[in-house]
Amino acid sequence: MTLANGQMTMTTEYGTVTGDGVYKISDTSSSDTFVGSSSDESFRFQYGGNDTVTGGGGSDRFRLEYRETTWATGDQPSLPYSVHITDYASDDVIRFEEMGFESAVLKKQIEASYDSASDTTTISVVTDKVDRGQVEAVVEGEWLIGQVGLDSFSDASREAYAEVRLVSADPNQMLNDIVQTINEPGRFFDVYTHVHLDHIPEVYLTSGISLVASGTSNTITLNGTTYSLPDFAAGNDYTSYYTSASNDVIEVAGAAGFHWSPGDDQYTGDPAALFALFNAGSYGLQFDASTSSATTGLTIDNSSGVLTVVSSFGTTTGYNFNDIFDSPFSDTIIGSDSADFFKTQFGGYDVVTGGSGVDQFEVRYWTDRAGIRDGDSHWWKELQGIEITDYESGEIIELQSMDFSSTNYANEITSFYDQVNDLTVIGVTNDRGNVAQDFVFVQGQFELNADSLVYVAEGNGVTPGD
Ligand SMILES: [Ca+2]
Ligand SMILES: [Ca+2]
Ligand SMILES: [Ca+2]
Repeated sequence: MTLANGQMTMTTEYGTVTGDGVYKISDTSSSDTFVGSSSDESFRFQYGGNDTVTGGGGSDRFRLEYRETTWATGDQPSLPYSVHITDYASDDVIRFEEMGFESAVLKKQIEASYDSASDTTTISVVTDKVDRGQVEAVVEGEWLIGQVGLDSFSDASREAYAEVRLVSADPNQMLNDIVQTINEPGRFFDVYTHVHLDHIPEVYLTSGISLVASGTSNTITLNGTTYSLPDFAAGNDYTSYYTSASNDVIEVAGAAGFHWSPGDDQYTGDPAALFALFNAGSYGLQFDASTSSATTGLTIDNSSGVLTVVSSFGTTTGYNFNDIFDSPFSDTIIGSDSADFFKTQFGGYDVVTGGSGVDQFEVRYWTDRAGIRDGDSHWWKELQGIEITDYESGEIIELQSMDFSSTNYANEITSFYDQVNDLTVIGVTNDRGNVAQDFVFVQGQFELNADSLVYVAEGNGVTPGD
């Protein structure tokens, strides 16, 4: 079967079938050969056999499913399962489904072994349900397991699945691949960079990561050896660091965001840059994706001017931070004596104390919230809102990504004083965005100043005053 940008051609002894818009391909119980196109594609293997797949360009997903009902019983043969991927690349992912994974021992349940004679790496699964050698993906060249994660389908009858990303066994190639340039002209930032320290294999993390980045001179030290990271793209607006499960020590120049991770981490932002952002959304990765928003969140304390986050996973220390995004759970967030930005978007009910300075409080709902949560249920939970303990007149509250009407937005915002709890409550009702809830809870009695409401087209923000 071959694909060219969604054009499918399937040739069998019975004739040829063609179709448009085909990006998900499934196998048969025989040994199949698939050839993908330059688009992002999903190849699904669930009927056994020795299949060969060439993904082509794009970010491809190779899904291997162990499903007794379709694969190992009934009229389907029970075969060992081997999928040979001829052109695995670092932006592809291999997904193992219905294989009985357990989160506590997940990393031991997926093995990679390199065979120099054939110059291939075999990724195999060993669980109570799947014996060693029964299910394997074979990729050309020498690779290491970079990242393994367990995620859930919204269909509760399906088991959690494991997604595996491989990285080159050559450290310089691996480091080249973890730096990704994103070009999105017309957005708030046109060019930005993702640095995926979370893709670095465990064997390099024995003594943690030390990274110093100016954009044009970037070095990283792993196990005592210092390597160059590639330069960031010219015109890079900001850099987002996805940090590792070990201790990360990172110092940067320019605007940067740092994602929370386990370990004793130390992040130094650039005081001359537009922002240094601490993003706690990744805290959700430590918990079963189906965990409700009742799980306790983080206390993120920047009151001393040094950002401090203590959890059972370690202590994060941050310097020069002025921007904080919440975790998916209910957090306590305390700002500095200077101007801080706070955003609640991942979920829960966050209690925020801005401290001195003219602070800004943001709630970002995202009108496609259900779809976003479905695609990334670790990061995104139900959003209950933000409580501000020390609002001061003149500070800005932004209600973002709620699909407000550009002409009628004022009527889509409500406010009332809850005397029992001494809270001023701001809510939004908006049919277009499917929004109907209270989002902001300000301690004390304030009134919405209608003259201060501003509609901001980019990000759909409005600004209730006091
Ligand atoms: Ca870390
Ligand atoms: Ca939260
Ligand atoms: Ca402040």
